[in-house]
Amino acid sequence: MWYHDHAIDITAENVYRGLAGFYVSFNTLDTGNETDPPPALGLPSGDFDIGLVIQDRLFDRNGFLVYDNFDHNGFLGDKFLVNGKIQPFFQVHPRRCRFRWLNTGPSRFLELFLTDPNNLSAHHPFWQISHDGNLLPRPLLVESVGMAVAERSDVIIDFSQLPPGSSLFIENRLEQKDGRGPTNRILPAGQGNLLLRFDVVLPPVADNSADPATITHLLDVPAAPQNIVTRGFRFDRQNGMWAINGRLMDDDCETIRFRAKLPCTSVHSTEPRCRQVLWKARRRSSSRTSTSDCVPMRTVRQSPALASSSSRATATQRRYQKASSSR
Ligand SMILES: [Cu+2]
Repeated sequence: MWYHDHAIDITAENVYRGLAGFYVSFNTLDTGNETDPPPALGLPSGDFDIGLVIQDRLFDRNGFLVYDNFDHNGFLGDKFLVNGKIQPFFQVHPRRCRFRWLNTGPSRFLELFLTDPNNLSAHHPFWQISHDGNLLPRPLLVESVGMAVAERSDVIIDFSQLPPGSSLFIENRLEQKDGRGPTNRILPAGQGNLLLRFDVVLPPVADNSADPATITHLLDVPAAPQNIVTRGFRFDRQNGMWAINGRLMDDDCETIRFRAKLPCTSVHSTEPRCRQVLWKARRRSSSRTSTSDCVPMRTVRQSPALASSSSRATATQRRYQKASSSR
């Protein structure tokens, strides 16, 4: 997971200014130790399990960050940062590494490839093992990974396949001209945004991680649900802002838009009241003709404990707001 401040109206700005981090959790499959025996998956761990936060930012001529909270069209930065550094390099050992990629935007969509600057026509496939919600059913050998704003993806790159001393860039090759969304054109290798350079210059070290080619099974997709509830979400623009089902965000969070059937005490609950919900999201066609508006949607899993603590936080926040407005 990744965490960030969710204060109403300034969520994006707080992330833009750097308030975001990884919350890394492990379980019996993804144990955080590549030497663990099965059923542990043997994914690269420790120093070889690395989070990379990718974002673009705009600076003024004095080097200060530019952000307009009243521009609801989104905007693009002209500088690309990884973990807060502009287009850094990363020295690696010739072995497999796991990277947790996160796109914090604010408006940039990514299609990330590995590019050899000395041989632009070379293909450098890598393994994708997760996308946003969880591990994939099995590792996929891919040449690129797409990420909308706020999405994550975990990949494994095997640097032992590269000659010592060589370099490889993470390159975003998705064309995007404004904050409303990408054109969906994939640019030729070397003509996109070079985000980070890997230099294979460190000495060989042990690699006890499993070869993703031999991992046939990561995580099962849940069985198709029965007794399903369907809810529709229609995304549209109103007065230059996003509306869902014709309604704008309720700033006070006082109006309840959906009620879930509770109690649902556990994810394993067999209570008949605890039904699964199918969310159908659709986008009304845009009145703009130049670019399509993109609606990045992210699913967030919240445990019952987290849900109750966040509702407490909201109540506390409301009391605070009332107290400060009555002063
Ligand atoms: Cu969020």
